[in-house]
Amino acid sequence: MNTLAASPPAGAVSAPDTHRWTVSQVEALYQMPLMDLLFRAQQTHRQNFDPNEVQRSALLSIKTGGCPEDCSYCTQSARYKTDTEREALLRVEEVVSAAKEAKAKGVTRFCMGAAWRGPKEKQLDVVTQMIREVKALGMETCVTLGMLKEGQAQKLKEAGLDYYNHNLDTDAEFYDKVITTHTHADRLDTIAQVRAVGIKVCSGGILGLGESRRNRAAMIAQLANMNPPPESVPINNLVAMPGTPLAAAEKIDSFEFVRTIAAARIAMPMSWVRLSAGREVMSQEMQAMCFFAGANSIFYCDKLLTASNRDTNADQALFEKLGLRVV
Ligand code: SAM
Ligand code: DTB
Ligand code: SF4
Repeated sequence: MNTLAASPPAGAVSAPDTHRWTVSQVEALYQMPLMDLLFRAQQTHRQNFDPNEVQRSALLSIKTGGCPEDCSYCTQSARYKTDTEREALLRVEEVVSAAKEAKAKGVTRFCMGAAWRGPKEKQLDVVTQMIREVKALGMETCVTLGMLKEGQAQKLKEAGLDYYNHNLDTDAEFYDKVITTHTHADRLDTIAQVRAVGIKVCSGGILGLGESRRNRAAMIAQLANMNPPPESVPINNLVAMPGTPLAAAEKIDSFEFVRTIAAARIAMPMSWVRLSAGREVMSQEMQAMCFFAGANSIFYCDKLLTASNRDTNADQALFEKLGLRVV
């Protein structure tokens, strides 16, 4: 089991963590009495972060729908009959104007998502222009474009990209129950390419796909065993999208979700853990429990990629009630 050894403060560059988590060790965290688990997660959190600070990112879909992949949860897959229409890649000006709006709301990181298996060279040229212009506003940038080919990560790095989001989404053993058009190994390959050029990694997963607790623990262990773990770890609660194979998936129990946040915090003490999609249907109390369990980042925008997000005024009111500050 991991120890509660003192760690450097948030933002400090740590020596690579050589501790490896076994799936059973992460599963053992899940099996702790909830109060013990929350206490341990909060202790870990306090050793590395200010517990009253939450980072906020805004999200924009720069290319919506028509994706050739078959991810069972995704409304943007062209394989399912959903409410999401295929749209063209946005123009650079449209993206910059959305980024300016986000900046005016106090958001410091702007994430751009595209419904691609991976970008073509011409598309990547447009995205690099978007990154340059958003950076010029003084914001951090993140993109999620699917699988990268040789040389593409370098182009993103040269454009000044800060983070690349590429989720493991679920356990390797469960992966082909959810997605068949690419593999878990493909995901790891893109993450390695991003890391190799010095772009920070944002990688996490989705809960509520029908996975077991062991699958969840395995995904957390795999993320934690990256060396170093992803700088940012989004934990999404499935937004059941009409028309997708997972439209009627059984909802994950709230406490199981909180336990996953706590396990992520303990296994990845230095990472920003994002309470990501699915927050719209969470009560204020549930969100507060997630923050206590170590979540310290959210998407602060009225829309995710296609699904609605929690209203930003409601978020502000919640932050005030909880005494949370933004970073
Ligand atoms: N196409 C790229 C890819 O799959 O990497 C980037 C965009 S994709 C929509 C980004 C992430 O959104 C997915 O990896 C998944 O974690 C998340 N996502 C998509 N649909 C979701 C849903 N219905 N509920 C929760 N998360 C979802
Ligand atoms: C992540 O982990 N979650 C975001 C972001 N990274 C790209 C996406 C959530 C998508 C929710 C469903 C939708 O909007 O279609
Ligand atoms: Fe395409 Fe990404 Fe949706 Fe999968 S999750 S269908 S790759 S947009």
